[in-house]
Amino acid sequence: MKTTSAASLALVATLLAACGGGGSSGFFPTPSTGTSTSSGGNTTPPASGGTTTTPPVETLPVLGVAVGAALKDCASLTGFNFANTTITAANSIAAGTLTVAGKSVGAHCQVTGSMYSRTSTVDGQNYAVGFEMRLPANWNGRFFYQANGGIDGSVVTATGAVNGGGALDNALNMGFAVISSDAGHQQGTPFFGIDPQARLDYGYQAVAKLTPMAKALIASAYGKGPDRSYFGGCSNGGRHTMVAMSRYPDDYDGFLVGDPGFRLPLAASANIVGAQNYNALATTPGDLGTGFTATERALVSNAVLAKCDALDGATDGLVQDTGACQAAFNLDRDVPTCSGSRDGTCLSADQKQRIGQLFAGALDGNGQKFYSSFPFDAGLGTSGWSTWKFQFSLLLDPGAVAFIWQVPPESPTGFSGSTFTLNSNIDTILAKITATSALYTENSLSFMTPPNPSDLSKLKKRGAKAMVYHGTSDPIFSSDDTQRWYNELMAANGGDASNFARFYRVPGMNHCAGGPTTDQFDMLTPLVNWVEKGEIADSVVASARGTGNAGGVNADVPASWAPDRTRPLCAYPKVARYKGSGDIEKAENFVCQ
Ligand SMILES: [Ca+2]
Repeated sequence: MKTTSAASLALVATLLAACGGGGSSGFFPTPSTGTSTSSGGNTTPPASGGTTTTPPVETLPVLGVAVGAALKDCASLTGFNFANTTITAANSIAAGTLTVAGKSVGAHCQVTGSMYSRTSTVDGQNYAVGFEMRLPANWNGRFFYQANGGIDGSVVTATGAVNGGGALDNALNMGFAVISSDAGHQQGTPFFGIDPQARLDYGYQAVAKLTPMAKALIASAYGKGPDRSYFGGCSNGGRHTMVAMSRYPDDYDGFLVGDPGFRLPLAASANIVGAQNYNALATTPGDLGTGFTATERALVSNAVLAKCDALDGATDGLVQDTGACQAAFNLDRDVPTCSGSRDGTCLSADQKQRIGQLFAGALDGNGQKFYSSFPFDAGLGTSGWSTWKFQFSLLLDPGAVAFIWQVPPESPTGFSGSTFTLNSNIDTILAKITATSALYTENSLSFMTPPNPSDLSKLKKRGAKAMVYHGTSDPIFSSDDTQRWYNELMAANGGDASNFARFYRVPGMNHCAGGPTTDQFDMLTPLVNWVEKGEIADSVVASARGTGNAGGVNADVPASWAPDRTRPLCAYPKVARYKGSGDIEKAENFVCQ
């Protein structure tokens, strides 16, 4: 890998923002998928690992079904007046101008504008919270805050894309009024972090500024505000959603969290430690992929499948029982150790030690784990896994750490991402991302992560609901980190949080999409049904995106699978198990246990 220039850093940051903010940033609906629901408050609590749980006894509010309205007049919204807000345009968008999965998105009004325009006294740059809202002609009475991925920095089209991969529909087309924003900066590079206020807007404050404005604009457009409000995104968008669950529980009724960058600064720092270890293993220094080649990754992935695939009753290329797999698989024991040189049929002792430790959790200089473990799963042989470990660790993580989270930030002049990643001391990084100063008064963990994440009592009591999903082959934000949070949330709620928050693991899925997986699903419809009707999704059916899929083909789907394979995504800690008979390609022959 060549030395990273500021220019290439900017390019990749832009690509990431596009990747994380667009089609891969959501969850969503498909005619071929469905949900298994049960009406009423509580379902039987799952028993796991010998732990007995007590079912929650309280009855929580069901908020009632939103009522729609027709858009009054688009062009007149240029006259919308709100504090600290400038509306730049209000344009009628004809049906069919946007499409989703080849289908026409209905007529709507696009309103663009910005809030809190200012010039920074720190870096001299101009900043504002830029946004667009898309207001459907036939509105369903609901508001959707589209939280974007990457480092934000651009106003992604406000379609409300909210499924894992290859959306077959979106929130706008379903009738939601959708907002999207740049979260307070107009740069695709991490250099905005030099401005202290831009850090805070990116972390959580842009949401607080935009939410009341958006609701007022909806009221102006339809003659009434939204009956129900939803918030969702994947990656950094999942982080935004978890932050909103904690900071803004009164403003939103439903939260849809995908592969969250829950403790993003620590995850990025862990990826930097990973890069240093892969570089130590590399046969070509600087080319991290030579430290753990595609052939070797396939070797490990196949060894994981050999030990774990059948644990769920179906030898089908999917490890549904993620927990049992971690006990069953042992890298040191189950992968051959090279007696001679590395040839793709074995791992060296040094590889086993370093890679094993990275899966167990990256260590600081004192040997202390500072981020979560990653589960062994079937998806580590894919490019969706290696890109984050071997390339983005040199291009994205260093810029975010150095400029958005460190106190003080590095100087942009001559900054090299790969040099920063490969030469930095992890203890120095961890000290700087938790530091404050007179200029930077909040540290990165304060402004990036949800405060008191296991205390969602306010959200719970008022009847709001949260659905969270995470791919178990996500290489950058570990599903173990989300699972640890969910376990803490359960503990804080008498051992069971399932009456207001549910966590669904997506076996094989990489970061938000892709991998050998069923990653096409609709979680917004079940979330709305839960919030508004009290119907709880015990499972959500997901489809593989094989040949011919209308939402876009996932090249990682194995050829041995039916291209439209379905599986239930089960509410944790349950896992999907084969019933023992029936078509192994169909979700109906699996049960959540
Ligand atoms: Ca299996």
